[in-house]
Amino acid sequence: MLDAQATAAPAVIRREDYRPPDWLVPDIALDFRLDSMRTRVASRLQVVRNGDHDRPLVLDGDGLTPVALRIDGVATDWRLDGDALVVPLPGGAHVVEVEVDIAPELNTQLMGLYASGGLLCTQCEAEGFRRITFFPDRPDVLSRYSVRMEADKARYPVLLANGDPVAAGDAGDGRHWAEWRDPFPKPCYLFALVAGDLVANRDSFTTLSGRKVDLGIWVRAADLSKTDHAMTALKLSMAWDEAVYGREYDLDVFNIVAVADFNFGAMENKGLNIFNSRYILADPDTATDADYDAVAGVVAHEYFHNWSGNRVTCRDWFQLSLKEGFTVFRDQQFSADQGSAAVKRIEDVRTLRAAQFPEDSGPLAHPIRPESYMEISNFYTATIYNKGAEVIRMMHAILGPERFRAATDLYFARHDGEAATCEDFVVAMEDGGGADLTQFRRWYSQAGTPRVVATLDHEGTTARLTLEQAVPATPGQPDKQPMVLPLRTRLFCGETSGPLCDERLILLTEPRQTFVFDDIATRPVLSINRGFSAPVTVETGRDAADLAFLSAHDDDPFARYEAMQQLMLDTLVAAVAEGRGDHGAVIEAVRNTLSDPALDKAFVGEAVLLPSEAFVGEQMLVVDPDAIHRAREALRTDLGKALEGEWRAAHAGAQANRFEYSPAAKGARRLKTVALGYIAAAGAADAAELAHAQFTGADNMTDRQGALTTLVNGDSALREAALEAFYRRYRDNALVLDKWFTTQALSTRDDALDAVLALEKHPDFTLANPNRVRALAGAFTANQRGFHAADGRGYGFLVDIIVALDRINPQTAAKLVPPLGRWRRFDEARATLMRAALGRIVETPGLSKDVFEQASKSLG
Ligand code: 0A1
Ligand code: ZN
Repeated sequence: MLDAQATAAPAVIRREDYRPPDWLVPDIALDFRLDSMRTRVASRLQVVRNGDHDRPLVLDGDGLTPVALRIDGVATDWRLDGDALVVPLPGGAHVVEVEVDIAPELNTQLMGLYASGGLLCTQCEAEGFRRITFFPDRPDVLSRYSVRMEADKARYPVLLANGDPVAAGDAGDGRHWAEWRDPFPKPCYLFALVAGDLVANRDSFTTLSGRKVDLGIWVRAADLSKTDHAMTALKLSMAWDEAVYGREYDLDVFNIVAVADFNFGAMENKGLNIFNSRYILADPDTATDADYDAVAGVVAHEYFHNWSGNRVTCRDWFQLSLKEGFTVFRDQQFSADQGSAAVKRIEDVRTLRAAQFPEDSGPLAHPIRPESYMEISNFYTATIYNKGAEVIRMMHAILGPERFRAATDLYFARHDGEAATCEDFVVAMEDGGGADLTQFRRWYSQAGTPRVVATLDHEGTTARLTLEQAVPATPGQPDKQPMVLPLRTRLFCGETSGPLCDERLILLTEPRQTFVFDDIATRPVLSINRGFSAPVTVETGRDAADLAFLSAHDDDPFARYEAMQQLMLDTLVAAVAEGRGDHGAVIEAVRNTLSDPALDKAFVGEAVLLPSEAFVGEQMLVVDPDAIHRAREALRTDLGKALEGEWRAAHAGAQANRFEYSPAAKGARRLKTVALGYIAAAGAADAAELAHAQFTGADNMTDRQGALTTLVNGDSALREAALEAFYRRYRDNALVLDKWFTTQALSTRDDALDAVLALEKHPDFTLANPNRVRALAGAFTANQRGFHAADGRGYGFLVDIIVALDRINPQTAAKLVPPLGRWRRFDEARATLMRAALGRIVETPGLSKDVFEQASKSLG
């Protein structure tokens, strides 16, 4: 069976096979007669032979059949080769016209032109345009687009496309039309249109050079009141990109549309960003502070793509991190500038560790510039995005902000209007920033998270720091070369709590190197990888006393957080190994942090949180989900009990606040719910009442959901009442209902798996909406103990969902596969069950290449 599948396995696309396009398409005119069941798409392509060859024009298609084909105005027979339209052409330049019919309503993959909640919208990245019309669907074919849309006026009163609107009118018969033109040549993955009954939150922004840009955020009328935060974020982003990168917006209009059904977060189509509504809509009653932050971060991300992605795009999909890594770095910088930079860095590193580190150590590990793929949609990964951002951050650290800015200026100037490569970016960093990045380039080619072992010796007045690095083997890459690791480092005096030297940026380039610190008179304590300056793991062998010391005195907030995390991790790992842990050092360190008046509450809220069960599992050779859960709950209980007074004070201190969206208010809310969780962990008799009071009295979703989580994790009689009340209040709000599903999927109770199996049958659960699938199935895979239940029912649940979803939406189905690929990290019995689950997926007849690639690679 496996062999039969293997011979039918989808083709592998390789980076080394890149060839420039045979034909260019400088101009394209598209004419859409829109209808949800049958849309006629007429395209007119000006094509130009690229180079001296006699190859035909090959136009990609996916499930399309031409209705008509004309070459230079003459109707012509057509030939399909697989899905592609092959057009032999005699000369150097021709006009090719193709007509096709497509059915947006039947498009459940949500790629190409599809229907979502009564509106029609597009998603073309990476290869969705070929589901709309025949075209050379590759990012290095750049065209000027003009788009005409005609549609029923009542159903689709608003017609939007890329660029600027040029004309509109009545078409008779209850229909109307609009024309848009985008003067900037772009690859087809940036094409977009939207037709629907939408209203706009309108505003404007005046650019650096004094041009007025009309801004619109388009949503269903009922959602209009939830768009102000996104609009504020958009204007802040536009100003920030001018101030920090010198990048100005370039069209007269910038539109954003929110849609309910979307495979990813959002899409940076030129001048017409299309968003998953969860990253646009926010008001205090329905969105948490984390949602507000995510809205601002994604709005910024998509806006920043206008330069890093659109004006300078990617030559081919192997270069995806060129736009994604750089743009994530830019949105991280932006968010850090809006509030607490320290907390933002902690959150970003937490995301990296939760999503990217496991990827880098598993069967799907790939470098930020992969060498091959079967299905490009599978490569929108935490490695490309988040590790990609860390690689840019390291160049920023090595060059320093001024030289980095000079280098990005050079990059944008040199490649504006081009489809560039990661290599082009690094060369611009070298030329504009004045650095030799020869060895640094290994970050683009080597997968795996480097491991650093640090040993600090002290003798007389000299401290010697010896650093050894190794990059673990990953699939296809057994032997690794040493990397360039920028490690911000400082030494502290354990006795006086002062620093012993200035911070140094150490560049570790060899497998083993010793760095000398002079004039160190007392025993030093090592603070290394401050600010998480390199995306690596560092083993320092620091004992509990030194970690506790740093958690209280390090002047780098990230290092302070990190010391506490390490102390907690060491404690939990020892407890898992020995069955019972010594919690004293963690309790004292948390007490110190809670009582430090100089710390802001948001930071405290993060610092006192225990590492997740999954992250504890990452530290172990063989993950024992039950033992990890017991150890972590025991530490939570002890922390709760030992510091109950402190938790109560922290909780009560933030109780009376009225909702306000400010860094201070957010911090207070964060700490309040963290404290509530610890009060419940302590087993306090009134914990459920406290939680219920917070739940019913909340004037915002952060407090309400925080309280619901505490109740859901417990077993008080108020639990069901709260779940029921939450459901009744929000049953018509899909985004909030997603939270209701997720809160239960993440429950720490013994019955989480049973609850999830019941929720799968809930009338509000549907495979048709990707957010809902992620809210239940995606979230549940993060519930280590529930998902990895010893009897394998968690795996069975996931496989059923993947197989069923694959028939309608392969992209979203494929994203659910990777948790099963961690089988090597589990005991024999679980590993066998996980492999069997993957086997069941791979053997499913008619599997998409998206899911086949993920599942077959995960079997390893
Ligand atoms: N470029 C987008 C991500 C994205 C990729 C693929 C999609 O297809 C369904 C959608 C969005 C970003 O980085 O935001
Ligand atoms: Zn992006």
